[in-house]
Amino acid sequence: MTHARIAINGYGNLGRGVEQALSLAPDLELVGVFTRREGVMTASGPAFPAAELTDPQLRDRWTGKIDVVINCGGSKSDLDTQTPLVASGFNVVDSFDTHARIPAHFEQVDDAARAAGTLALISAGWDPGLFSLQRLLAEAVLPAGHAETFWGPGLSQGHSDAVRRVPGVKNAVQYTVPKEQVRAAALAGQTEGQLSAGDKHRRIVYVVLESGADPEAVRQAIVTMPNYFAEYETEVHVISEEEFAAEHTGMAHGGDVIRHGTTSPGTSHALHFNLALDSNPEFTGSVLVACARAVARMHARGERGAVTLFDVPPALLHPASAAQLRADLL
Ligand code: API
Repeated sequence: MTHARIAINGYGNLGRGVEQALSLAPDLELVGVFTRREGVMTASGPAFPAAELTDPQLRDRWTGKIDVVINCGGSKSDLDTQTPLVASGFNVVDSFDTHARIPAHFEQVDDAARAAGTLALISAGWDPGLFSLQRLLAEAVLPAGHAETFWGPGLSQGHSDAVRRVPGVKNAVQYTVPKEQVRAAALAGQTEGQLSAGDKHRRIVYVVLESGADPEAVRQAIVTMPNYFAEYETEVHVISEEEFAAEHTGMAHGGDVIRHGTTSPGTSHALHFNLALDSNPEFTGSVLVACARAVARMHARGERGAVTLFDVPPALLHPASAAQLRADLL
């Protein structure tokens, strides 16, 4: 079994999800939780300052003591700076999920990781992540066909985080709602794979405002935000802190990757991968933990630079040996 020492960078919902997932990994040890906030206590003791992972003056203390850092910040404004900085000192996994910006993020992280001799796995989680793998596998085996991805109904961590960064917003959640008629048509093989994400989903946002904030200005800032809301029908509801606490603490999510393809005239096949998640952060955290295991092993084999789940041999995600996996799961 691997023995790898893992650090968690960021202690919000996702960081706690990773902490929970690590408790189920027999071969991975949590070295410490790092955060930008002061005075944070975790299940395993006090958190360390996040600067100790990114500042070359401070991180010597951890050199040789951490095998992989799991970055648990948001894609809107944390990960594009944090992941290259962490990659210049440590192997790292992140869940960067702004699909349109993944190629640029990959290049930046790749440069930093190659210069430092580290390995960085970016854009892991379930989408991008497990769903990306399903899209790839389905297209590889059914090249003559078309695919659709649906998210929800459920809470998107990335969109919720993006709304919380809008000036005047105190707290926020965002629910992604698939258009059920479109989903039913896709399941029946009646769509052509040409639909945009906005054709398939609506977005519903609940915000608690800072006192004095202008609700219309906040609404405009949300609905026009590129990559997150501009491409969708978006509803914004302003609610009280009490209603927020009473109604919006659940973090369920899920979705579907559907592909239909033909192999000869009149012979068609359907592939459907579905996720139903009670907790988006605990599940995303579980994917990140399996990826951290693979990164520790791939770095030990000499791999350097940036990679995604497409580049990971699946057996390296699992704690058992290759021989055991052939016996049990093949
Ligand atoms: C998140 C995402 C989950 C993917 C679904 C998301 C959505 O929770 O941040 O619109 O709900 N990685 N794209």
